[in-house]
Amino acid sequence: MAEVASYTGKDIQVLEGLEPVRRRPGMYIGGTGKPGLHHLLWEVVDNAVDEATNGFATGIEVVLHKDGSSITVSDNGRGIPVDKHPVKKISTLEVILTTLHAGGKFDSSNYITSGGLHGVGSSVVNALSEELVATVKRDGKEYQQRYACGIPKSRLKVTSRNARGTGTTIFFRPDADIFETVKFDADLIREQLEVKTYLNRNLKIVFKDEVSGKRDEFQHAGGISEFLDETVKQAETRRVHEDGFMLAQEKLEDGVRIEVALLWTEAPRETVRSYVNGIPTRDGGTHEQGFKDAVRSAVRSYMDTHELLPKKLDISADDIREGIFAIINLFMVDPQFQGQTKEKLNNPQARSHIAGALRLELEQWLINHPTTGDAIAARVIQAARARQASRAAIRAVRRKASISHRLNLPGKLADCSSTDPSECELFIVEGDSAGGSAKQGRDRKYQAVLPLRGKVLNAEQASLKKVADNKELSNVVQALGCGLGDHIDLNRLRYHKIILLMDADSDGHHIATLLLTFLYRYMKPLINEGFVYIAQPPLYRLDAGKETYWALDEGDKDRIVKSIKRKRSNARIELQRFKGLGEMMPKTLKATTLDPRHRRLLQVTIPKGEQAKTENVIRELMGRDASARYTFIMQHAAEVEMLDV
Ligand code: 0R9
Repeated sequence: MAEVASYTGKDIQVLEGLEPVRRRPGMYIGGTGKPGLHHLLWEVVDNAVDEATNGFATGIEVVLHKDGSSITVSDNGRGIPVDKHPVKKISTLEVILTTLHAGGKFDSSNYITSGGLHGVGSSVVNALSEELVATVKRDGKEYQQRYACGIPKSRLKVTSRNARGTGTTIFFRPDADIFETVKFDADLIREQLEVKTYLNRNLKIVFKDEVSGKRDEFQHAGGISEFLDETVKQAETRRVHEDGFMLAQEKLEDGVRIEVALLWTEAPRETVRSYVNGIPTRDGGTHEQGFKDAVRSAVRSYMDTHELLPKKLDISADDIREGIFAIINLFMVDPQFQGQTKEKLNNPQARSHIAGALRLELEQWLINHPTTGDAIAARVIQAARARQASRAAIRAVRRKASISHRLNLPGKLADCSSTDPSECELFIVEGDSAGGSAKQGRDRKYQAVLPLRGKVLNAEQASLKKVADNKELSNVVQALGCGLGDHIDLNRLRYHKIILLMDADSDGHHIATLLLTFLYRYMKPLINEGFVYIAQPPLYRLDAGKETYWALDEGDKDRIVKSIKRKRSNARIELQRFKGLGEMMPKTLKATTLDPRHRRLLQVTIPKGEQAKTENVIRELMGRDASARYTFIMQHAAEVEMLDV
């Protein structure tokens, strides 16, 4: 790692004031929802982690206070400098907290920073906090300064002249006027703090959650190989080989430190988690490309030299990585991030650094461990054969779907007359009778209806071949027209709103879950692009005098009853509960659920940063492993208000 230089006031680069941050917070923290709120915390924690990675701090403490919306982070490092800044004539601490882009210089003679918000620093946290208190212990003194919305409430004060030890403590309370929610998620914090200790093997982090009274202590001497073992264990998948491969390389002259841990499993997908200076790079980037280059050429070269490649079988890079679990942990000077949420690494040299280092070491490891090498080769061949079979199945479905765009549509589809996908909607409806009501209540010009009758297959537990053979799912694929799997082509999608319309009961929820599982596994771009919706048909009709109300569920009904009674305590309310969509008059279905002017649709999305969580939920709830499902239900039962079984 690069050498650490000591800091002086003139090293600080001063740019501009904090008004832009409060005016456009999204530009600095990606948004003002839950991820934006937690970004503030990661920024402060990352500054503390920097001090530890550079060898000056050994421990970090994070306290989530009882109100759930304020946090204190402390480190026992050198303490942020408090000397007077030569240009600004205020303390360096104040410069750091009130000046946008202020920070230590990112050159190789200084430290490698974990960067948090990639350099924008603690000033953003300060600007977006209604209250922030910075406490620094240095040179036997304790200093403190308070801020409100980024503005100092006082000058820096000496609060003690015989302080023990050194360090920095930041207390902050995010501004409730800026964030949609100011409640922190203790589970998410716990998970992210633990990841930091895997990525920095000597680091110890204590997390005190005053909301629940829980205290956790994280320290993982095994670093990312321990992280890899834990990730594979949680995925509950079988390993192809027992011991994983580990690369740890430090190139002082280039200012990079590379760590890669990997192993192959029987899982049907690859799971790669990458980090740059401790920041998760969920959208990958040049370091992941380098990783892919290296794995492909090392394994291919091993299979070539050992004559393990079957003739007439094409082996792709995806086949080679199928089932692989990997953690990539890169530390480098001045990382450049790309994309809206800045989660993709863009430095071209990262690709060659990783590819060069990993390829040689991985190939050598395979040669030195031939039993493991041969098991991996067999896994790759198995993946290539399965992919060949899937390709044939997908081709068959596509052939059926494409013979004619319209002629080959499923017989049960009541199509719309418009051919402009951007205005077309497809309602996927459970059962013929609900389908009948929907067909009568729809606007034929742009609304199509596809009733499903038979059982929808659980795509999580079935092979692609089985999925392709399932009548109901292949009807959906044919109606949508865009193919599936790796061959999905959104330019051919026939409807830009795909709306799941199911009964508001447990069977309806079950079918919607099965369809969503299928779309997630085989047509994920439809979800990522925001084309999938869930309709919300009412469960109750309430008539009070001349007024009619529709309630989505029990809670909604109770709220409506209360509000009617508040207005007229003696109001007579007539209540009708719909047993299913099939029972609803077409004009009622139109008025409540189909007509865009009155209906409420839920858009299906995977929130940024929750991809891994979504993947786990689908695997645990829909997978073959009943014990994972049981554990999931037991863990989440308390969060459910009413369990409909
Ligand atoms: C609780 C969260 N911790 C921090 O935010 C934190 C920042 C920080 C720090 C330094 C030491 N500890 C810290 N904790 C530091 C000190 C020195 C040089 N570089 C860094 C030194 O004493 O010479 N700083 C992070 C940025 C800066 N300090 C500054 F130098 F830019 F001011």
